[in-house]
Amino acid sequence: MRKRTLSMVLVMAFLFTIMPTFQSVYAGLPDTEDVVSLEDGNIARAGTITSIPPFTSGIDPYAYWPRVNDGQLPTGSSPSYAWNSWNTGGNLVWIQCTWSEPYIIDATRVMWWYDNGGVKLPLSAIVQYWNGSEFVEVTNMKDASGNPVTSVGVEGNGTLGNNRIWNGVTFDPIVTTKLRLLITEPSSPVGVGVGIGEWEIFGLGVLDDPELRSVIIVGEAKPVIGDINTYKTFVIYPNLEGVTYEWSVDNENIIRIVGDNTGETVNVEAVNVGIAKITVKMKDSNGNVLTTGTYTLTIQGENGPSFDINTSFNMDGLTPGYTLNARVDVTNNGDEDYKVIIIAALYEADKMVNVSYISKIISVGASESLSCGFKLPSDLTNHKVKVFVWDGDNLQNTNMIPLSDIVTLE
Ligand SMILES: [Ca+2]
Repeated sequence: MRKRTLSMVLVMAFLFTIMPTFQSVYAGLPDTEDVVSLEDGNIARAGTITSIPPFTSGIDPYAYWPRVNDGQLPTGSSPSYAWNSWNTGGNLVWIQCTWSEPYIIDATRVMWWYDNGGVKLPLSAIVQYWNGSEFVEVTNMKDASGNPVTSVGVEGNGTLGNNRIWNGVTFDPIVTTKLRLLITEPSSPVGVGVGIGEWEIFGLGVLDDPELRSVIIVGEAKPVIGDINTYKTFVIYPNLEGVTYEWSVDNENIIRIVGDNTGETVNVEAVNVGIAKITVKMKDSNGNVLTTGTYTLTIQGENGPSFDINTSFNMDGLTPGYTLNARVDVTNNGDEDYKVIIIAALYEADKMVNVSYISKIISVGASESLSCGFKLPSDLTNHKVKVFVWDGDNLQNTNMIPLSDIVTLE
């Protein structure tokens, strides 16, 4: 495996305040024009790609997700070996790589695919990672020349999909199971998309190299009442002798530890619905806390979510030039509080041209009204509005689990 040494400054920034005596090695940007193999550190090849928007029409973009990390570069205007978001609407999309185990990552590069027709180079692309509870932006991002940047490069040199320019960035090392490109698409023409010929991500499996272990907790994030699940921590400082662990929970009315709380793994029983945290402290042989990790659990009721959902509009049919308001009345009949997101989307034919959303936590037994909408254009030929009700609290983080049927107004 290709390994490069990062400056100790970066290592120190990542490794908290106490430095062990080993010198860690990470991946960094490669210098080859070819697609880098998994063996040489391109861990995108080991991940699974997903994206949003999920709205599909004509060509199903889902079918193209595997092309983002298939190791193949497109050779012409055909989108073979490339993914694109053409005709999916909106101008903010993300594409995500997910792994089944944590990786330490410090660099990525993208070869955009575009034909200058329905697919163009993006306006910008931010790199985000999952920190265990939310997606956050990487820090200290630099381009391949070492200049500070806020976006991945958006360079290309082929208008018919023959692009061969890699846009690479490095950043402070992160340990994560999910990396995301948050892409701003050009705003016109309507339905214009962005495309990726290949996305490479450079890092090392935390499990592959004990020197790179970090404090990450893995296990079931949404256990059901009565279940006992095992959670495992992956920790740093493996060279230290006599390391010990101490697990705890913040609310024993919701979760409790079953058995030993001093191992690399711990068993946790879900006692009641609610949200609670597991914490693990890692200590050296003198009892000093070296690092602490937390993991948030959302305990599900045995009966699962149950809702009454009614959608209504402030107009009987789409009215040109007026502001449409979609109102969704939600009653939570389940046995747990739930985050609900309401999305109203305006479509011209099958292209999404406007979207509005709102979210709220609906308590057990509560009825709430959520409203969102937008001003309708003066020409509504072939337009319709669809309202989606999903599990989640924002458009970037929703897991897209529908809670009701889609309601359409034309
Ligand atoms: Ca590809």
